[in-house]
Amino acid sequence: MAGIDYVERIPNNVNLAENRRLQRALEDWQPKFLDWWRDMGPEGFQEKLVYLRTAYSVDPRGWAKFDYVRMPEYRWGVLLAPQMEGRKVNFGTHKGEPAWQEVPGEYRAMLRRLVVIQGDTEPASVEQQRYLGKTAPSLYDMRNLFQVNVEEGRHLWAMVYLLQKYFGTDGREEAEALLQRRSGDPDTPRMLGAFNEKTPDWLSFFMFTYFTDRDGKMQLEALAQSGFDPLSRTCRFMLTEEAHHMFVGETGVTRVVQRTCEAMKEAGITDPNEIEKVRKLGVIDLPTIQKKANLHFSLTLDLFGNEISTNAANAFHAGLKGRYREDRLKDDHQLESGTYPVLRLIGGKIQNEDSPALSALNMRLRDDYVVDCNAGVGRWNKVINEFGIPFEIKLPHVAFHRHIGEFTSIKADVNGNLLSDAEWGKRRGEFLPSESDRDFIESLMKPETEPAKFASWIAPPKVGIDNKPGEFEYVKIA
Ligand code: BYC
Repeated sequence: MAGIDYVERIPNNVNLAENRRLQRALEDWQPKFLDWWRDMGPEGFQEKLVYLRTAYSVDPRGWAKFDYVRMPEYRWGVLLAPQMEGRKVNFGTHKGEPAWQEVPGEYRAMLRRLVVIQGDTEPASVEQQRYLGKTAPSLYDMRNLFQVNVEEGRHLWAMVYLLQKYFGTDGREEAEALLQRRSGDPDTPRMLGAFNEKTPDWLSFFMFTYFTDRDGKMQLEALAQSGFDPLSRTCRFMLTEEAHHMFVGETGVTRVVQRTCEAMKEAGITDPNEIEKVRKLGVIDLPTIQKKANLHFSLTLDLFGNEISTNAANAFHAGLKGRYREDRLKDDHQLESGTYPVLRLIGGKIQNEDSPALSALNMRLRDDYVVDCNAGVGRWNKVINEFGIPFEIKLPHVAFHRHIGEFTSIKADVNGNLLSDAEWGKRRGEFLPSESDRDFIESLMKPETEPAKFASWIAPPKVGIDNKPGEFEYVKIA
């Protein structure tokens, strides 16, 4: 089961050859995917050899091998974690029944919607990151970008497999539509807000992979709990790949912070708010890094949906989408009577209100997400602290800069103090990157394509990918 068949046109560990109808449907979709990849994948690097990892097994102890690959020749495949003997539905009204191997008819529409939304985010992020290769701060970073991109492509395959195998004609139509929507297109946008935003520069890329890929982790963890076993198995393997994406984000921001602190120290600057002086050193000042974090964190919070959600309640009740690590929680796993504190806007004030636990599941997942985010932010601050610079990166209040849910109608500062529209208009640039911040960052985005060299604004990584030495040529540019 752990082995993957690479002889087939579509690598897989699901015995695709035994299901001719499905195989044909996927083989029909494959060239359309490749057309999409050539049109919307990394621009300018399709023919370059990139040192990429490809999964050869689904055993988390040793699953990937590294080699030079041209991206369009990457072996995108259908890979599911092994089936667990006797697995049960672990939550909701069907708790204790055997996990479903086929789609339960009554939940078909709900399940399809979850799979389509998950699937839509994957190509969206590739589209958002399409031009970044041209300004990569090193070959190491360029390779990481492309690794993330090909794996998001594989995650699209994962969802398309589910649609084609389990949802008949409408599944096939949804699979086509996943290749037709475009991030940021006014007529055919991607489904969720954050996936229509731009990823204009590398600091945004690192923030995106830190904050938004982490939403991916939380949502995949919740779907990995699903009573629909094929979805659970798919998401379990996707999580193995996802870990690297968040590593890219966390270490990326750490390296930016570190380079800024080093440059400040070398120049004898101790005040982090001496922005112009710091910028003259060719590094990104800490307050601007904070603003980027504010932007990407707040955009990502919107991906958790409304604080109070019947969709989320229904999906849990049906056994389709659980809580974060549901199987490790100790309660009745049905939540019919419990409550959960939800931060709401009550009488013009932001305060907690106990809400029915089932309706508050988006909130709960979002709270778990914030805890997870804070761990890495602590590691960024440790670097700043080691340089003795009086600055701390903080996550903004959850009411800050929101476009979905309870706080859409208000303006709040990063501490959750309510602001009038006029105050917000005046102070927006304190909290979020301004045009001049963006221009400054853009001015730093000069490509560095010599092995072992890094742009001025980012420190080298501590170790190479696959333990390669510093001078390793991760992408053969020549
Ligand atoms: N933008 O009842 P509600 C990843 C809609 S990231 C636009 O609160 P629900 C990745 C909502 O669809 C993880 N619309 O919704 C990361 C609903 O519309 P309908 C992706 C939004 O269902 C980086 C209406 O508002 N996976 O993998 O409880 C790189 C009412 O809302 C938004 C998933 O998200 C929004 N932000 O919660 C690559 C998992 N939020 O249906 C990949 C699957 C809400 O009434 N999705 N709406 O027309 C879900 O579980 C849920 O759909 C959501 C929304 C959590 C997204």
